Amino acid sequence: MESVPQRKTILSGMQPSGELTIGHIAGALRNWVRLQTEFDSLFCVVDQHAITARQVPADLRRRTLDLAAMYIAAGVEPEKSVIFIQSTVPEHSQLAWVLTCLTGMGECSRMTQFKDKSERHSDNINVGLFTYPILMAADILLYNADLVPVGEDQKQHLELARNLAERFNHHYSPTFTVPDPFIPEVGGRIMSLQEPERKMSKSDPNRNASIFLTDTDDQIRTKIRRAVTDSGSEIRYDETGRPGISNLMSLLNVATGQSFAEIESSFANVTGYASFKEAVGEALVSYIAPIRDRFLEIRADEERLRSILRDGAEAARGRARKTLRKVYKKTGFVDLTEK
Ligand code: ATP
Ligand code: LTN
Repeated sequence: MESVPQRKTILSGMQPSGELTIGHIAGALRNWVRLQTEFDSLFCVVDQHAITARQVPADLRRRTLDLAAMYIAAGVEPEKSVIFIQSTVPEHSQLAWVLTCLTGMGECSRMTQFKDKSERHSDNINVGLFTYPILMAADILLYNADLVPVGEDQKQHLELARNLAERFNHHYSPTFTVPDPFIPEVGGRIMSLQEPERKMSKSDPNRNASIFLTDTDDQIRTKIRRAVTDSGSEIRYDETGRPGISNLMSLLNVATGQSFAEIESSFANVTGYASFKEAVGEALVSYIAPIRDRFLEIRADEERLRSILRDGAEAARGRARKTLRKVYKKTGFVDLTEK
């Protein structure tokens, strides 16, 4: 897709590090789908970020294609958005090196995600995990993205991208757009079904804690039936006092679009959680089944998927190359194509 100059640009990405959950729809994908009609949009599968954790090569390859297929199944349209794989556009790592040389050690060591991940994976604290946010800044700055739709947890990384853009612009001359985060309104955070104080996560070892977008109808119903709820029997939203039931209300909101007030009033006369859980389970089945079926259909035609990703890489590269050429020139690298 050619960029349309009047429209603002958005860029976002996810790591192919596991199967997607309903949390990814709530916190990210449903926004991408909504935003793609209004913005010049690029969505990337960040496979280079994923190798900051150890990966089995064949699994990484499969999950990368799965994730791209899931973007499309969730409603990202290749006709409206550029969908591509990070490693197929080499300019990402090329720009990342230039930005690495503009980043202080302290800036990276302050990142809470680095601190968390290096504590959790103390057997593999690699330099890539440390410089991860610089590669993310390159993803964003290469396309001069105005807005970056991400979850709250990514705000600090985005702050680094802003600082690096300003630093480069100041040190050389105006080159990069300074990006703003675009964080979804409350209700976008889905919690674990087993420990509702924790975020639902694709890497949770307890499979019953997450609803995966590839779960069967029966798996969805069973997981919701077994979801941890709070003492009491009223259907009322109270994130801190009643995290379990509030989370089920968030799930119903994602599946049906009903507000919390609407949900509360339609279940005002219901006592006990069983029938509410049935309703949430059925709503999720109706919401997820078409996404799952589309995913399977897209995945069954790998040639078409590869062709979409090839087109995406070509469109992204055309734009990335222009930015990198400017950056290299300003940095002082010799351009041998010039006479
Ligand atoms: P991991 O468990 O492997 O660390 P994750 O499941 O937390 O990963 P990410 O890949 O870090 O997910 O997230 C991709 C995007 O989806 C981010 O923008 C993140 O904010 C959003 N997201 C992930 N899980 C949820 C959730 N449970 N609720 C809302 N948004 C989520
Ligand atoms: N760090 C993000 C994934 C990510 C990203 C990006 C998001 C990598 N590059 C560029 C937005 C824009 C994560 O872990 N969710």
